[in-house]
Amino acid sequence: MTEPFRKRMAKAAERSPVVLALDPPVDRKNLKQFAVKTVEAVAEHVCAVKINFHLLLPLSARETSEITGLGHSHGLQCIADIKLNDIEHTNEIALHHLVRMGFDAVIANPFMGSGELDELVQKAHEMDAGVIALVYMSHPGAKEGYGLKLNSKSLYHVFLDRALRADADGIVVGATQTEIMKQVMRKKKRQGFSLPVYSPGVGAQGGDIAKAIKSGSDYLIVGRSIVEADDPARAAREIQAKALSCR
Ligand code: BMP
Repeated sequence: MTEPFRKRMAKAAERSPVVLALDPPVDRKNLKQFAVKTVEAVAEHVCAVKINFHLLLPLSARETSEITGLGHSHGLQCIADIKLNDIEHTNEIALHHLVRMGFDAVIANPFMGSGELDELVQKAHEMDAGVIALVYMSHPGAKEGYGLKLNSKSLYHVFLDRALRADADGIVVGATQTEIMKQVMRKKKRQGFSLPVYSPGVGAQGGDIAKAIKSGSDYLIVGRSIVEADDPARAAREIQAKALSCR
């Protein structure tokens, strides 16, 4: 029987907690070649590859499957980042297509509603896939959404509760949001649950590796600092070393 996504990630992360955001710049040509070269160059320094619209839109399903297959051949988990947020039926169809393309997990937005998130997680688990739920994004405008208050409770607390109730496999909290991460860490300790925290935002968005990890981040999602470096392998190795030294 296949191990659950959460366990597969934990195993892959023994060597590195870095998730590669495989995001080419907009003017990049030969996207498949870019993806293959980048994955091969950095594979030993990361635990997973996250693929966003940067590749999902221009590449064919077959090309995307080849990239997820390449990731798997290097022991990497593959995460589809489309921040899924639709009606239950549409979510399920998107999930089917993504799993068929070799993805191990999808990122979803709990804004869709708790019932819909519950269903999505259940369907994903039936397919040996995982769901990572947004709780608080990394960009400055995140406070205008995730930080909104509803009857004195902030939306991100509602999203965290939905992720927990749905048995999601992880949550996204931006590496730039260390205060929020600390709140999540305290809540985890108080209530005794474990829910891995995925943090984008180190490097290009100004987040700091050590601060993110100390504040409770389990996985660092890194794109431009690796992908656009002169030497992606070296950049990934340095980020991996720094992250491992902070554990
Ligand atoms: P970079 O390291 O280049 O800033 O890339 C971050 C990646 O993580 C991008 O793919 C972005 O879409 C994604 N992301 C993010 O930056 N903040 C979030 O809160 C959630 C994300 O998925």
